[in-house]
Amino acid sequence: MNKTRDKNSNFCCRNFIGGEWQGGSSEILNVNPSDLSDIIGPVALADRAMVDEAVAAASHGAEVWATSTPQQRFDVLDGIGTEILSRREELGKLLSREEGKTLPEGIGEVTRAGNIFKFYAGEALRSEGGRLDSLRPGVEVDIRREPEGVIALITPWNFPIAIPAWKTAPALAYGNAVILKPSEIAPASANALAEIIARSGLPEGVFNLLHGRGDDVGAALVAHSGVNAVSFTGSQKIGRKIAAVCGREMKKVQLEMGGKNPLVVLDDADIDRAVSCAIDGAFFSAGQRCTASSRLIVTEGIYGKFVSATTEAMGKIRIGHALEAGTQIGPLSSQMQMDKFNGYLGRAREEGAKLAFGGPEPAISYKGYYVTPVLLTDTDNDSRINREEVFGPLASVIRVADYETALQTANDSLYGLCAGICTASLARAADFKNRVQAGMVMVNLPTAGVDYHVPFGGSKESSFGSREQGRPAIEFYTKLKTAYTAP
Ligand code: UN1
Repeated sequence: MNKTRDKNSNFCCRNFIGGEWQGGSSEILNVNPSDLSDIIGPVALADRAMVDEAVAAASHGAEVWATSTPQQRFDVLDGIGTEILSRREELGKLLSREEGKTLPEGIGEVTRAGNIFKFYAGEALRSEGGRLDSLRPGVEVDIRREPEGVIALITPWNFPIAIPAWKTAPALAYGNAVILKPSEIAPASANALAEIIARSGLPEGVFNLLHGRGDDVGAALVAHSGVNAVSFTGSQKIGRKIAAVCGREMKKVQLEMGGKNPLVVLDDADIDRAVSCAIDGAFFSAGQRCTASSRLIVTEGIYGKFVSATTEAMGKIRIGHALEAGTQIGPLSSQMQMDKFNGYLGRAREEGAKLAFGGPEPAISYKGYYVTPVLLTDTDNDSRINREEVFGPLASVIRVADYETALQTANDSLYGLCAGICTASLARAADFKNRVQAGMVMVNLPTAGVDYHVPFGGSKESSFGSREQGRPAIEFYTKLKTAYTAP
């Protein structure tokens, strides 16, 4: 271990390579976005030499872990899940403190992470292949799954423990070694997860953690010849770059990127239900979810009622410090997100959007990245505000004549992550589920907020590669081998 890198032990986040905790060659501060005077701690950033060290450690770890038994994998993952769940309040508080989502949302996310480890503990026991008779008499064919090897996991700040969990757990369950690089904006939750994993009984090198920026440590990992596969959640712009490198290097890649998710509200919808789906989907977690509803596509007969009921409900939303009881929406995660939000809002208004709700900064006694949720009307589905992901509490209401136009408008997007519909008609719901271009569809439910045991992902430019979560995660984390045996 490099001692000079390790001199500062007050870091909130350090690197974990080959079973040892290490400092870094530079540092940044992890700051609470609800209260900028609250410093969570310095983060030790890895350098390129540490990327090489981590890949070497993981290559060794991958060899060892590939031979582990399903029982060993179950025990490790189940133990990690148990510790996460037993510490959900404490870890939820840390998560909300560094990311800015409310405490109930933070605890909910930690619970999801714990459950994901429990789910994949079971999947480790159920990983199965197949057996067929050959076309040649007496010959048997079996089809097995093998781990991919060393997997780089690059994760965003908006689900700082759940996304690391839903990539790490299946990677380990199917016998791979992992190098996790969480976002440097909210790295303490992943660091806490790494501490739990470090005590779980995994052999050295099977799990490694590197802190750093995407364009530095992330890029070095993606390009590294010792990394066999890359799973990334983040922006479309970065996803495209990663896909290009992985294509060139012929590495397996899985990308979860943005959304511009439509929520269709039809004339026959239950108005209270539609408004609560819109409020939850568009504004909770401060709209910082790739599954957020940012286009509310509403048919004429209910349009006026929907806009007035939604703005009335928005007036009652409590914005505040993420850790204060009663807060429903916390701050944005960073100055960068705040600038992006204000930039999109300003441009939309210049282009003629009307502000049905929002505008002034909320009066909060802490200095943090607070904004008021925004509802826009009179925008066109072609305008920039309805094409690009804002990643903040901002939604447009798009007025349409009828269901067919609503469906066409919903589909008129380069993205296709999640789509929702509020209607009392089973026939319309069935038609929407068939014809909407999205990887996930919600009927009378918010577009955001998914279960952990079923596949997650989108169509069109929202996702690339095989699905995450649920049983189909096995496709990305394993490769097939077909073996023929003659008597
Ligand atoms: C959810 O809506 O419950 O980055 C999950 C994101 C998504 C996760 C959304 N990958 O926002």
